[in-house]
Amino acid sequence: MASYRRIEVKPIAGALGAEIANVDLSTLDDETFRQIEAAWLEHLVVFFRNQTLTPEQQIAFAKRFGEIHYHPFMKGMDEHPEILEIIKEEGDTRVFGEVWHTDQMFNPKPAKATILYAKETPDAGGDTLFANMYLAYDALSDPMKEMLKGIKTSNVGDRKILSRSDEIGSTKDGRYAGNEKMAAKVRDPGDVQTESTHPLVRTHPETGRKALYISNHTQTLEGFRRAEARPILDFLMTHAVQPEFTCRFRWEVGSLAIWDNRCTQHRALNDYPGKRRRMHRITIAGDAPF
Ligand SMILES: O=C(O)CCC(=O)C(=O)O
Ligand SMILES: [Fe+2]
Repeated sequence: MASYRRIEVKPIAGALGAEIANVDLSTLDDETFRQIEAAWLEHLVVFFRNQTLTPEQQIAFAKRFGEIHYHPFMKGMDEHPEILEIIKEEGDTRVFGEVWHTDQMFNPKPAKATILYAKETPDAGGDTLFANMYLAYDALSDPMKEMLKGIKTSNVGDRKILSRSDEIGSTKDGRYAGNEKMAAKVRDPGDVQTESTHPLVRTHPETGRKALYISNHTQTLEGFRRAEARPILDFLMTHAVQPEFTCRFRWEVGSLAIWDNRCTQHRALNDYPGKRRRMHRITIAGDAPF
């Protein structure tokens, strides 16, 4: 494990995830940012607690990681289009992102990173799970790795979600059933591409490590018959999110997470009926996976 001079980095699980202490994200210098970025690449998702950030400060922190990615068909905040407000009201029965996924896999250039900042949290529940896709790849047998080499996947979202995964963002008609606030944010995607082909095993552009690139956005393996692809995808999805490859984060107001969509999956738990939760979310633009 690397050592960090300016920040305190404490892993929260064996597989991935670390809390970083001794940092005020509203006044970050370049050297501290470099250490945060290194810790993020090492731990895949990092968490900060008790942060007090204005939208401008969250945007400034996000921009250190790259260009802001604007969601193709969900509307950001009126004053800050960079920020998507993720709200679950007391009466909502659904939450945003409640099946295992990696963000915007339907896009030819999916988001590199997502920054989520907690504004209102339930007393209990509403945790987020993360899974390490480097470990998921590394743990496969050599013959399985050999078979998966070069395979391409077809990935759909959020308006085109099929039977397996109607909870990532929306129902088949593009509406967030049971979540009124989120439903109001969905615009007609028009010509936006909502289906993309990606490698099943991708190489992380910064670490050079191989990761399994699969999620509930993934529908088929190119060139395979459906009856062949289905059991392979089912196996890989179950394999990839086994508890040993995961961590779980308990939110408080002021907690902030940043995860790497190139080597993780995540899932929001829908276990706080009758309670409200509100988050400020920014995504960072990514490159085409290879
Ligand atoms: O609200 C959460 O815990 C995560 C939601 C999600 O999937 C996302 O922000 O990308
Ligand atoms: Fe997500």
